[in-house]
Amino acid sequence: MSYVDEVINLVVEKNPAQPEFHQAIKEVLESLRVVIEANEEAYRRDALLERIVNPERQIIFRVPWVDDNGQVQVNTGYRVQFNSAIGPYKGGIRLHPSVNIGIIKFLGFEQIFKNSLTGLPIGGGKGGSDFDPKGKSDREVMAFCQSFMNELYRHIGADTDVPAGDIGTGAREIGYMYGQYKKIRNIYEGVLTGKGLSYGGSLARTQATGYGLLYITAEMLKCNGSDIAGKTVAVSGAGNVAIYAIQKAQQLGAKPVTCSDSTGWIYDPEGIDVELLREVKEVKRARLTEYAAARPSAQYTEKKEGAPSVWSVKVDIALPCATQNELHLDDAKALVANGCMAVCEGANMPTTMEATEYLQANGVWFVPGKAANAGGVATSALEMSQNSERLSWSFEEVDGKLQNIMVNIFHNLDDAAKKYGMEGNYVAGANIAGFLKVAEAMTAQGIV
Ligand code: NDP
Ligand code: 2IT
Repeated sequence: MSYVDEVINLVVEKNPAQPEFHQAIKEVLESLRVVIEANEEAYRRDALLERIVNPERQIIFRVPWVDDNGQVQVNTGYRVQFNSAIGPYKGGIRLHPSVNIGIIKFLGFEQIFKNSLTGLPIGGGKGGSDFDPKGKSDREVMAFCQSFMNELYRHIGADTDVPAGDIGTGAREIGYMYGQYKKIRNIYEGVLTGKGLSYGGSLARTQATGYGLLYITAEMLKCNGSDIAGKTVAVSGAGNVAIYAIQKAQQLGAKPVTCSDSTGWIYDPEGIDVELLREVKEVKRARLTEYAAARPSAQYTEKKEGAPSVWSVKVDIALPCATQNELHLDDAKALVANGCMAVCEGANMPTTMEATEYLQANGVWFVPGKAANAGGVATSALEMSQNSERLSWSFEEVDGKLQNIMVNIFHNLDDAAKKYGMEGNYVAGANIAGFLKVAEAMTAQGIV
């Protein structure tokens, strides 16, 4: 059996009931076959793959907090410190009822290669909890965040592990977590990113993931002889990534016509009104039915079994920006039938493996999340740099660096795909380019 297959089997056997983690491992290792086979003897001797699929450290802890009725609630907290070969662990904190150790491990594993692709010195990690911020009062969210940090603080630090936002964790949650870290440690340091501008946050971090997604999409189209301007775009999600993807798409002359949340989706043929969307989602924390109610051109479809999905709309470009496994084979078929030319992932692993293969087989340019959404973590690393030098850069400076990083990422993965005989396969290109740097650093640092 090949080394890759042995390690995939080992992961499935040793990590039962973690389907998302298995999926992420398979997607990465399958596309590394050619690189692994070329170095098989050394990698086997050093158990490089067995080490890279095993987190360096996994922390699971109890998070008790008191709700507004005086009732104690108990959630589970996670931090997976996956790989520190090229820098301190770096990655977001997801707060969503679906969170479990398998999901945090899939996200942490992806983060290793994504962070490597940014070209910046950051290792891979991820954390979260099954706490649901939706419908909670600000005081309840604060109580949860403080309790979460009461344990997490001992495992993190500006040079050790630097968490940030993800689903359910935005500026409010980062603020409460930062305050509690500072209270306990009595250190004012850049231990979290995505902070508010008044206490060490970076300009453009809020926009960075969505903007970065559009910068790499535009570069990819340009290099394939096309142009983002004038294209119709389907976006899923209505959170941090989706909102700023929609905003930048409009700035680049494209027309985003959809967005979605956990209960339904909007088709707005006149183009999404991004200020209205921000008001509904960022300020009111309401459902998209409120967007539909305020906008005569918008059609709302409730999410339910058998109903058409956001991917049924005829568009040139699809940008899934909500969550994992939200674009299935049927959706991929609908996109292809409607002439969609590109799918670029704003979310982490939003496209199932079958859907990815179908899109690629049908000539759709496909840029995977670990490249396409890397602008968020890259700008987090820029926030770390600013914190270290105790300076703040202008919006234009950060945004300019972000654009350069995204353009470089595209060329790195494009070149890697070409070098290994898989031209146009950006999944393979991203995995190979991300892996080689980490593998080299791990090899140089010995068996640790
Ligand atoms: P937010 O919490 O801001 O928004 C998430 C959006 O997706 C919301 O509209 C939410 O709906 C919807 N959503 C979440 N979970 C589900 C689900 N299970 N089913 C259907 N819809 C869902 O998160 P972000 O925008 O920050 O994150 C979106 C994706 O992008 C995630 O995959 C994340 O890991 C990834 N990502 C985020 C980065 C960042 O910087 N924030 C960086 C790189 C990747 P509702 O409004 O109803 O809650
Ligand atoms: O998935 C991701 O890259 C993020 N949620 C952002 C992580 C970060 O450290 O900014």
